[in-house]
Amino acid sequence: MLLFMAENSATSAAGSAASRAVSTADRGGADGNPRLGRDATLITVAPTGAEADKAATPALPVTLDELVTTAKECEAAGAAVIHVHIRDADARPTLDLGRLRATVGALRESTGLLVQLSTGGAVTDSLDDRLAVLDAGPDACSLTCGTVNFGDEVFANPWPFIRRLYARTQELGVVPEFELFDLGHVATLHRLLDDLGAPAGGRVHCDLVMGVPGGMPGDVAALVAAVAALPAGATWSATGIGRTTLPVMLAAVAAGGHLRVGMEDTLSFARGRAVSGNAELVERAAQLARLAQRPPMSPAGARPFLGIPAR
Ligand code: KMH
Ligand code: ZN
Repeated sequence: MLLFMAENSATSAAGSAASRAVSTADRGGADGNPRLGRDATLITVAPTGAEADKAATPALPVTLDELVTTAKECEAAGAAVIHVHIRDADARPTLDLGRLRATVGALRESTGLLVQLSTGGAVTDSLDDRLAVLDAGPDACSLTCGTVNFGDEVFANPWPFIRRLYARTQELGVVPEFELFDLGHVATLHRLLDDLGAPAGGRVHCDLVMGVPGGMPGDVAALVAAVAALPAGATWSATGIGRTTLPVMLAAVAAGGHLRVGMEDTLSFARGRAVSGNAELVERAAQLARLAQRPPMSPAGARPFLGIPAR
């Protein structure tokens, strides 16, 4: 994700009569706790991303040790899921499979967090390398439902790739989180579910990624429109990039959604004050969740909520 501030207007209408394939109409129902997800807030931390520069932001976790340390702090602060991008020895984004496998293993050994690998990677990554991420054996993965202008770049997600990636998650039993940068992506999510059926685990959980220049704006009106267009029974988180972080977080909590926070999405804690680390972003989200009487969901609670089996 990038840290721009500019915003665009939302585009196409979305949401057909699709998604009949979604198995569980009411989230949390299948695990015997129908209120799960209404009484608790899923907090995902996205600690690194592919865009921020370690030299300019020393607090960015880029080594495996730094990532594991951040992960432990964020779990203690209330995160249940970690959305992972990794870096190479020079702190550049990489999709090296050996490093990804080692990262999944280390996070599992040191934390209870559910490990969601990014299949978005960096805008320069090939589609084949992004598909191969699933072979690292994560609990979950991100799956972006369409191409989007990404500042001066393009984050490419052509329909045949989306379909292939989704089919592979079903084959491998990796639970996808549908990343939606625009209303058109919601339409593609409906098409995907209609075409290939329910995801591994049977739950449809989405993340609205708002405020990317080229995608939907990070404001209340766009959030309400996107949520209204989601498949029936889908659950959702939201994240606002850069200065949209706070409005999107407040709107998401007010609308009964879940939260993603982290240095992938913002490097600024407040006006003129840089983020000191991922944990303080998670702590702020957890405080808000408690204030809203929907305290942070534990990793153990997040498993049935997302349809991820126990390890
Ligand atoms: N780094 C962006 C180009 C994802 O992780 O799935 C894509 C991204 C989305 O961050
Ligand atoms: Zn990402």
